[in-house]
Amino acid sequence: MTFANPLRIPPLDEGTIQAGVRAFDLTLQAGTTALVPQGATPTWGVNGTILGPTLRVRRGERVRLAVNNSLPEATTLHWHGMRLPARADGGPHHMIEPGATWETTWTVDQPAATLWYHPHPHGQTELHTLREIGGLLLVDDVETVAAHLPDEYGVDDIPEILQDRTFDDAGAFVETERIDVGMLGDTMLGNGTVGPYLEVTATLTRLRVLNASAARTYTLCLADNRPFTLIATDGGLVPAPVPLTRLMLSPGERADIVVEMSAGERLSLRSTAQDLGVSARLAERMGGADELDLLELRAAASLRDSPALPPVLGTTGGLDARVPASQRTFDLGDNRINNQNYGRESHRPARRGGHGGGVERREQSHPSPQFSRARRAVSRARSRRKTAPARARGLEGHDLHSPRRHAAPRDAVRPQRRRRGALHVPLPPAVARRPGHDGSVSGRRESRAGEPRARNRARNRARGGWGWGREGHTALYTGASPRRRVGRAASLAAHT
Ligand SMILES: [Cu+2]
Repeated sequence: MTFANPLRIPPLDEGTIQAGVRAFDLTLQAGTTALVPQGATPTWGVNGTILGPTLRVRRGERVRLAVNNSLPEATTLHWHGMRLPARADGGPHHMIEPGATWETTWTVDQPAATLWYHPHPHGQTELHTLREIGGLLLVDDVETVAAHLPDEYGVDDIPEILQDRTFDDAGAFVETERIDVGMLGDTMLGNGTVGPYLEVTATLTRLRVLNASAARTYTLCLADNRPFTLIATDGGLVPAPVPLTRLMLSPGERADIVVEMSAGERLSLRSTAQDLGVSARLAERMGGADELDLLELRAAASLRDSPALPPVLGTTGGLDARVPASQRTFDLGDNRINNQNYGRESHRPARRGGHGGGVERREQSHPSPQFSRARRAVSRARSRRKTAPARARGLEGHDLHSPRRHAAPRDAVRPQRRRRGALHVPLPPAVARRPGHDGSVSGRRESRAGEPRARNRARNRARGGWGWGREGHTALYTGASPRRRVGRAASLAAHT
């Protein structure tokens, strides 16, 4: 690809100090942005038409954010990676109606890190993020200040928000095409710039890379394979600089890397083909085979000499591994955790944790009481169904053995599961997938205990699919395959 456009640098917003509180005013608004030649792109932004300012706060201070929603739809603003009380979180329970302002406040108390704010409305996180609401939220602390890292924003400390998009013939974002794991675009954006380049003016440049894509995982590298240096991850500074030639970032992840350059040279940041830990066919569908140009770094004819990176970086940020509360092992791969499918009976208890917090409940060796209860309920429901007449299951008239079964009502999938005796129903070909989707990414399970099944079913149908996942991690599953439906059937059975 050609790098034809200067990398857009989101403005830095340090707020204003009001009575000892750092205060920010954010307005979510709709507009259009020139991104591609075929036409202006309708976009949403924060205090602008695309993305939002980079917010900067310091550890120890109190912050207040007023978020005004001037969009035509209700949404939320969530502080991804920030340690804060639930009432300040901006999750799906903090919907901001059009025209309303949501004000939230908390005291920043966590190590310096690169965080991400983005919308988090129930079932619409992906869509609203795709429309370009979001930005970086930087936390500084005494360590980062003392470390003499590249920290001049927009000069040698550069945000790099990675997003993939597909444009239609008029230049609008395509919002409906999706794979199992979410939207996968064919065009890269860096900070809302197509084909971006950056004028580099110092020997060391820090890139704060955020994977703000819904489904795509990147494996960063430099075009000539030279090493770069990892200095921080989601949780903040790493203990010491780590030289790398490859770095994988899944959706929601951040990494601060430092690139060294000589005067006059050009170097591109790329994403290489990668091992996503799934079958080759699935990996290809998930973009694992894609080679992508992300950003061209253009060094000036003469560069300012940057101080060398310190040998020791973070000392306060890490977890203390000497006194673990308990030790657990998670083997993640091929849509499974510890070789168990997730999104099955283990799923309902898992909802309690929010944001992926339920994983530990899927641990095999010590299932929680909730886990065991759910599992017992499912097996009870299974044995009941074995004796239930086909009519009661709504199956009369459907030949379960014919290829038409994908077109049969969802309930028809249940006997198929029983016949196979397992939940391992192969994924159908892509054409069997339902086109269109409401754009859900956060993947909360929709069925709720105690609600009538019909209502659950109606809600899920309206939602256009069935999915789950852990936002901010690799798994953002939102497909509507028979396998998912089986999981759903099992879950609903637990409620009867
Ligand atoms: Cu998030």
